Amino acid sequence: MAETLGTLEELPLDYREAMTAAGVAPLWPMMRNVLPHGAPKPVTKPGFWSYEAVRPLLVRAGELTPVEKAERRVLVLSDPGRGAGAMLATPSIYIGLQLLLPGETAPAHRHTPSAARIIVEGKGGFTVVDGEKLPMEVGDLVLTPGGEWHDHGHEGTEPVVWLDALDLPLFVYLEGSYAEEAPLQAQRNRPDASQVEYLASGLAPARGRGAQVRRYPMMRYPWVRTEAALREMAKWGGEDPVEADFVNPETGEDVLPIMGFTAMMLREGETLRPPLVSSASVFHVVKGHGTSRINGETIAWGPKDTFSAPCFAEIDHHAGEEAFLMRVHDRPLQEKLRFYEERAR
Ligand code: 1HN
Repeated sequence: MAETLGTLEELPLDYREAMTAAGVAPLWPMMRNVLPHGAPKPVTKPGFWSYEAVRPLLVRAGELTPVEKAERRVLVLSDPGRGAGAMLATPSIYIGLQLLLPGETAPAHRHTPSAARIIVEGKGGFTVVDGEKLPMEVGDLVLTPGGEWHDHGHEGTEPVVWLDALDLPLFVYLEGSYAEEAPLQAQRNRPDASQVEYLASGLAPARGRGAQVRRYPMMRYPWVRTEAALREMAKWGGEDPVEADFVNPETGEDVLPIMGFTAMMLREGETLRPPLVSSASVFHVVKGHGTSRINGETIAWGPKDTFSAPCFAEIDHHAGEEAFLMRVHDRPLQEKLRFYEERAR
């Protein structure tokens, strides 16, 4: 294996010009950029988005831009490694904070990327997916999978804010991103599937053979159940990290094809040193205060804050008080592509 590879500058000028004219370029000067040794060299940097800092900007967006002029009133969380205006937080994950004011609606559309919401603030917001009305309560995970019609509404009296996570960057890169629009959907007159078919973990409706199961049978994961499950695991789980993956209740698979969602509980005073993993992560704080050291950078976080870590980052979480985080990652994608990896520290 060569220690150093030839550079572009070593090549005669006339040769370089002839290559450019022929529409070709030498691989060797670029080889280490596209194929570094031993581990990826992420462009992505750890990010931190304080809710206290972003919230007033969102409220101002509500005053400056009517929802009709925005379609979706969102401030995008840009990866610091790519700079202001970057439409992604990690290579495969787009994150935004969306504001909906009382009485407002966001029109129905469907698109190739999948989205999920984590509710940050406010009561009375809802999303309708394929005619199913999904209430949005703080901490809930609400899915709007690719190809499914979705619109948002707000029946409450205070602003509603939620965090959007989409696998958009990949679709943009693949030139596969587009949307279709439609009027607001008629809503089925019944609660969402989490309150009817999937009220209890381990129970699914009995069906005749050949009956159709929806591809995304449950699209709302209520926070009250997530927190209760984590607390019970913490009580009985000894020293193990308290984490739960969100899964499709019919198949046990990840809830979406590309993005994965993991709920975490940190006990008061607990320090977590997870293994290095090949997927980047975005963390959203549902409750509690703590600090995380990410590649040597210390982030102090509190409720409703969001932060991110690149692939293979060295991460230490410390909770000064009991805390609950939601982690968004792309392990489902990396497993499908068969390169997901964990390395012990
Ligand atoms: C989208 O459809 C929503 O439906 C939010 O609320 C953010 C960002 C990019 C592309 C589509 C939504 C989005 C989005």
